[in-house]
Amino acid sequence: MGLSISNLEIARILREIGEYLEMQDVPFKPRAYEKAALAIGDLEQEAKEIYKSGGLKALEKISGVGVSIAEKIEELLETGRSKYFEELKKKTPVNLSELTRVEGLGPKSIKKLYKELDVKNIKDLEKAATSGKIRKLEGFGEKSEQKMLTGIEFLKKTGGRFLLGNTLPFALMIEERLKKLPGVEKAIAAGSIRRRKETIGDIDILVISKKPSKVMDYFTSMPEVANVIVSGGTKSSVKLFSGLNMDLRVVLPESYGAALNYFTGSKDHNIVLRKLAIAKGYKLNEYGLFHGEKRIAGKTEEEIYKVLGMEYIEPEMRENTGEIELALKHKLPKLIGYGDMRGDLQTQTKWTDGSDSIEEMAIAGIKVGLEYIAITDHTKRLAMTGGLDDKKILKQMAEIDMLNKKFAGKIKILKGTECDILKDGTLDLPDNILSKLDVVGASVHSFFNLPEAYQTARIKRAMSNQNVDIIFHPTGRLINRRDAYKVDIDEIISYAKKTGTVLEVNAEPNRLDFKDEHIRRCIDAGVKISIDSDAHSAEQVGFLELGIAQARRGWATKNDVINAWPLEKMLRFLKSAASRK
Ligand code: DGT
Ligand code: CA
Ligand code: CA
Ligand code: ZN
Repeated sequence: MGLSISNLEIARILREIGEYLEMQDVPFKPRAYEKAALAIGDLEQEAKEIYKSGGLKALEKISGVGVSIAEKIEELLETGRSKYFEELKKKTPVNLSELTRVEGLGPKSIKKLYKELDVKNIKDLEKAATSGKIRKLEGFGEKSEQKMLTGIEFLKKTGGRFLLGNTLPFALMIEERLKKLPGVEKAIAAGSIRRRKETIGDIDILVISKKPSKVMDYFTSMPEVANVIVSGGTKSSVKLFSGLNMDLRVVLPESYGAALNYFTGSKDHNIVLRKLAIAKGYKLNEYGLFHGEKRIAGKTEEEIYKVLGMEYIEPEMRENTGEIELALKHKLPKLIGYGDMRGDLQTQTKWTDGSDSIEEMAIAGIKVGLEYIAITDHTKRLAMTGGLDDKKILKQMAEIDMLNKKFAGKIKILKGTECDILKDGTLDLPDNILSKLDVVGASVHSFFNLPEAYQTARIKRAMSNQNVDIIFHPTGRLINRRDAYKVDIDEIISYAKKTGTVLEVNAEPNRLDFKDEHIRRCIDAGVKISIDSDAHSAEQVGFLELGIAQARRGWATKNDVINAWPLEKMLRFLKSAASRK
């Protein structure tokens, strides 16, 4: 038995078998498979272990699992496949797992669409919907047809993954709601949310409670829930109207740390931890760290890492990209903290395409605890934003001088710009203006399709300008919408080192630019970064938190981030970098 198929995966296949049987109008059996899927999904122990110790007979003893389903599970455990499942798929050539990803589509509607319109996959569905055939079906209508098209469009755009910036606030709200329930000790969003990945596949919520059924009832009947996919004694899975799936798992306090560790992932990180445990003669699973039958750790994550002989690893680092090796050597970097930012070096105002005044942005900065905030409106080449020319930016600088008197002792407003980099790498404002500013960011907003060598040379030329402090959003990518322009990142990073230019981690939820791997390369090279909100309104200064998460995923420490430094030190750094150019 070389394969290790998880209960979750077995449950998913059993559920799909049920759905295919349902599509084929087989009586009773669909319900039996659904029940078995629920039972497997809700097992305390891995099916693999049950089978190992008691064989087929032990599988049959699982409630809801009869002889024939036990045989299917045995085959899955032995071979990782199910011939029965594959035959069913052949007989009904409908791609169920693809179609159920479309918001609002369940097996029942899929069955009808297949029978009446021969819809087998998303492509067929799109054709049927665009040609107005679905609205004519009984029980569907124009509105649901439109909704399917919107759902398809979304899937195409995102591959079904959601932005962290949109998902995190929702997940935190769910945490808060669950914490208020009687009998709930803790509620926390684990999975990719806790690791603060830039996109999220689904939300995984972990709850400690001795009364799981109450929590389940509440969870599955929340107003955001479109349908319930699984609802068992300690596990539920729901689909939200937003199209997002959300899983809930309820555990007892003694397993909290182990469960949190398991469900935080990443899967690759978990696999290595388990191997380390085995090498020490222990066993690590979602219920605890065991020596034989005895639980030696599991209440907290900290004690698990400790017993395994390593430092505690922050969730943002758990990707099995070297963190485990460092933790074993007790050499992990001390990541920048969520409260460590002292300034924001990129914000826009009403002067260009922002929606609030300089004063309102300053107040927003004070609210999130900043000591300084740079105003960096666009420049004239970005005409649609009303970009500033020489005259206007001089006027803006005068206004900032005035406001700094008003805000003295509360926050320092820095004079800045988000200066356009022109096609040849020169800048959109003259040097005699740029040299008057506290912070000059330079950005690419045009000619995204230049060949890599040109694009790289263009940006390097901008970096060589004595007045340029930071390259804003260095790759230009927009998550799920636009790829990065072609640029030699390593070349940019080594030139940043040479010129003392700072490279930005832009915190805007669609950008998150630089990516984690780029940040790590900066830090390895000794290149400094800034974390900026790129706020276009007062409330968007809050994006900084997403930027900190991104920087943590790139292993940045406070020392690597210039706007985590006191104002004087930050300004001194920019000055000395300029003098070396
Ligand atoms: P996502 O949802 O695609 O953004 O990414 P995750 O990391 O949240 O993945 P998800 O929701 O499939 O599973 C949540 C966590 O559960 C995952 O990070 C690690 C754990 N996990 C899931 N399946 C397995 C598995 O087969 N083996 C192990 N060791 N851990 C697993
Ligand atoms: Ca997840
Ligand atoms: Ca999940
Ligand atoms: Zn803008």
